[in-house]
Amino acid sequence: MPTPSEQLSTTKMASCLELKQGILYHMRYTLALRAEQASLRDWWLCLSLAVRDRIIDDMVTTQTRHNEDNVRRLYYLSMEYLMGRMLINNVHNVRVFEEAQQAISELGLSWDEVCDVEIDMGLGNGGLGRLAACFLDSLATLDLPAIGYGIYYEFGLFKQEFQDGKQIEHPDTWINYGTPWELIRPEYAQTIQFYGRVEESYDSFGNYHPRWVDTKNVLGIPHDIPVAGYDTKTVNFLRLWSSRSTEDFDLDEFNKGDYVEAVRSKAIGETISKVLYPNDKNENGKELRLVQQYFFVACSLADIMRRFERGNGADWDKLPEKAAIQLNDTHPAIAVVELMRILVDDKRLHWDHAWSLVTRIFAYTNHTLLPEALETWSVGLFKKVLPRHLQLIYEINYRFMAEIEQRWPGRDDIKAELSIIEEGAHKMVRMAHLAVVGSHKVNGVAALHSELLKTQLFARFHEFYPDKLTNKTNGITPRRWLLNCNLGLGKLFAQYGIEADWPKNLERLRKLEHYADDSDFQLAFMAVKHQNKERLADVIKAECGVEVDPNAMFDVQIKRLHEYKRQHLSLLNILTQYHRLLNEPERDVVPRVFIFGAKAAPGYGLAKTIIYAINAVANVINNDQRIRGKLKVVFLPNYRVSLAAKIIPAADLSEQISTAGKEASGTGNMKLALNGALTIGTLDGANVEIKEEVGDDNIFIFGLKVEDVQALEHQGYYPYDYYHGDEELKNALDWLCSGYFSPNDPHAFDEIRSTLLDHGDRFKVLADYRAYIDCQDRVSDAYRDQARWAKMAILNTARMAKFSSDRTIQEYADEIWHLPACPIA
Ligand code: GL9
Repeated sequence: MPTPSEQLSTTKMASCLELKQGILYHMRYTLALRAEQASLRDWWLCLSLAVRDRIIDDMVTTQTRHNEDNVRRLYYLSMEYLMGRMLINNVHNVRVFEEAQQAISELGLSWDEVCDVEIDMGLGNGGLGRLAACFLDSLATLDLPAIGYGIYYEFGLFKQEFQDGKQIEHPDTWINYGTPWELIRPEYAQTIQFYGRVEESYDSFGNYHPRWVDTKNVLGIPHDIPVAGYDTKTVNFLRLWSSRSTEDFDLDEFNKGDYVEAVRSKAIGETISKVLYPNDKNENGKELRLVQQYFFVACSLADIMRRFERGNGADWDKLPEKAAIQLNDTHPAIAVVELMRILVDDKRLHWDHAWSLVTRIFAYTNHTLLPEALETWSVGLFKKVLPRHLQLIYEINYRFMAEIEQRWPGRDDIKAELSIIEEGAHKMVRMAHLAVVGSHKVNGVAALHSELLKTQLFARFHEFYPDKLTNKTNGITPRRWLLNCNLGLGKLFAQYGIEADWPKNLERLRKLEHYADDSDFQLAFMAVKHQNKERLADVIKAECGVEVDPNAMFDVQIKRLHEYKRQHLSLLNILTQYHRLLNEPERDVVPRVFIFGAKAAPGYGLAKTIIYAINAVANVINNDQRIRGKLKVVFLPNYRVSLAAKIIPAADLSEQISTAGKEASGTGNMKLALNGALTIGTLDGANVEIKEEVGDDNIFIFGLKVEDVQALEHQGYYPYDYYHGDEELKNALDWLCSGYFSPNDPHAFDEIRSTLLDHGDRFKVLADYRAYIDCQDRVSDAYRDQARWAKMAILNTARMAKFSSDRTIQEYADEIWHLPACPIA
């Protein structure tokens, strides 16, 4: 028996030794601890620091090169980044995974336990924030010079706990003990203005030069998170801004002798970056949210301008050559106005000159069609927080309206439709209109979604700017979503001769198609799946106290809790299957474990009720001896990136059942399919393209299409017709609200029923119910034939190349950013 270290090559052994020395060095000189005193967290910290040391060398090289060559850069502006755990990803990206594992084992520790210490960096809500994180990984992997900008939230997305089945939120204190993955850069701090007033003033030539005065100022401090590409020397970084009070914040009070009050009021400056708003599709109009948006945008633009001026002086015409800025949704759309303010007010450019630069720099990604998610801000609030920016918006809009008048003379209706300012009792600033007008490209995130942008949400803009709207189908990084999280599958690829560079060339997996019918390969593939299911079963036991059988089908729905995603449709299926089983206990069914993971926005009552209902039904089903474990339901608490990484490799079935036209893309659908889960889904978002890639035989599609949903709305939709017309549906809904599942709280779920029956069932749950149930029967039939299932699963894994975020980013780089790669020697 060779010892594990003998299995490593000599170079890897040297690298392992070096890592171990690094860990012990940091134990002594960073933590001032003896190994005997160290906790698991201390070991995690020291390993992270040892890995970080390697990354930093390449980061210095990369940044020096980018600066010296004065390269064109992409700046990604996003209010959210869901990075998850950094250690596991970095260890893989810098290719020291085996060495690190070995070092940890030689120190007498368990690799999984050490990794599990890390608190996720959860500075985002869901798909939009995770997309930003995948994009950063691909940008670095493709050697593209890029910097991500965002907010250093002290509290990321809340921690979720269930008490008696109900969601309870706790603050996410991820930063309590600091993180080894940040480099604080006080030397690049920025001072940002808010509030105050605009002073009219003219220079000696009579030119208008307004001055923004009497402002409140705060400091932005950069926290840089290195982003190492996979198997390359490029290390970009994510620059997150935390807010600090400026020293002069309350000098008045200080001088009046009220020292304590002066210090206390400094706290206001620090609240800006305190907490991430936990809404997935936004609503509010909260002043602090606008302040957050401007804060990080202003810090980032000042930083971009500083870097530009260092390399190019005041040669402003070069600005669009050196900088491309991508707006991740409308959250940073104020950047368009801020750059105008800088160029016109500070740098004294003529308006038209400034505008021609600005509109060549920005591009905007839309992530949703849901009207409640389209951001608007009241003009009154804008005037209070950003008085100069409101003036600039009026000027931008005035000129835009003049263009509209040229194109459609006298059409005030079209002006009202397109105006950046929504007129009415409460005048509002429409951020999406600002983003469209200020950008040279606007993209949707899946083919269907982008089509709907052209024909619906932005139809009139599309008429006016026929070349502006485009599609960039989302993607996911195969590093985190296969290499890191599914070691077993990676090993199997190697055994079957898949080239080792598959993590950055996902097309390599197509070779697996040759083995789709090979029964040895099928068995091996399903054996990996089974191992992953066993591991997940342990997690489920630990988290939910429920025993599940890894031989059962693992049916997974993991995503934010939202009505349009229709977790309650799945619940109706569960109730239906349970009902069938009770009526016919000997029925030969495919055993299933329904696995949910989802956070509900704290203010979204119905979403919380749906969680409560699933937990209540789960509790009854899991304890019903009559069905002999054929059905289990578990809701894993605190769904997050690191939990997703444990669920996804273990999934058999991927639930992607949104109402057609409502899910812009989805990205969990891609992660699950890549790991060999079959999709049951509607023709929505990227499901459409997944179907195209895997083939109709390897996916389960059901339900209304976008046109059907529209036709139904047009002709009049009557949910009671479906309810009365389908006995199983009626049974399921009635049963849910009978009090059977919540004897102490019999009306707990009434709102679910009333939303569906009495309030119009906006998301057509009842209309899709029968098609869904029948499709689930087809799924069960397919699962009975394990060879057929294995083939389908293999073909899913083999055909996911399109959904690598490397493909997505290369398209952005070629078609929107015109951004050349800069390989680091
Ligand atoms: C979202 C869409 O709803 C998803 O369909 C899409 O895949 C992602 C990324 O493009 O963007 N838009 C959006 O506001 N969220 C999305 O997930 N919400 C959250 O991130 C919570």
